[in-house]
Amino acid sequence: MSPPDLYLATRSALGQPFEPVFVDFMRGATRDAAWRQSVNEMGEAPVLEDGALKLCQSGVILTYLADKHGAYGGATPGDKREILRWLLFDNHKFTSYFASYRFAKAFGPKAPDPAVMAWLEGRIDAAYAIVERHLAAGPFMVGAAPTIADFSLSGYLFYPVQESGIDLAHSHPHIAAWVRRLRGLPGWGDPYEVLPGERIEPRWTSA
Ligand SMILES: N[C@@H](CCC(=O)N[C@@H](CS)C(=O)NCC(=O)O)C(=O)O
Repeated sequence: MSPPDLYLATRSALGQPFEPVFVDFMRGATRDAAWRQSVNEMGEAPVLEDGALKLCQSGVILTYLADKHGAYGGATPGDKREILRWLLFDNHKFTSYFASYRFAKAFGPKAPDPAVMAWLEGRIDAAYAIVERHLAAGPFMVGAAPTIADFSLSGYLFYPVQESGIDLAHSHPHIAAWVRRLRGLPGWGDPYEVLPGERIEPRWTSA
């Protein structure tokens, strides 16, 4: 194992080495026709390449890795069903609205439109209240141990408050405690420690 691989293996919940590949999303790499043809017809990151296999959609990637390595996938068929239920909720309502909000608030090409932001805030509030209530009853989303449902839902919660303006410690204490719990897992790495590419300062701060 080369030193960079070794470094990355220590920042992997599975203890597996991996090679991150930078996709210049901000300069439109995912909109390029050749990229879509050769990497992902859906025009999105992330993409996992494992040998000849190429997968997109984070929920599919997480499920594949959990099955392959026998970890974080839930212990019973009932757990697996619950995990799928939360992955679908996450992709539709939790991370999706928040990711759009954070992008528009901090990194969009134009200053955020207050009406659009207000609408997104309503959607975020509704989805976050559901997860906040769920986490009041237990330490993780499904059962007593961390699963890919936690990893999926929490993915965008490790970015700094300056990018979204949402301070979970004040607004959602159970979600904030869960984020701290996940950060304490062996092999944990925050996105800005693990993802390649240079960090971009928020562009819009007043809206
Ligand atoms: N449901 C997808 C969402 C992926 C997604 O929206 N990725 C963003 C970057 S974080 C993207 O590539 N967006 C490109 C675009 O919207 O044009 C997943 O979970 O993988």
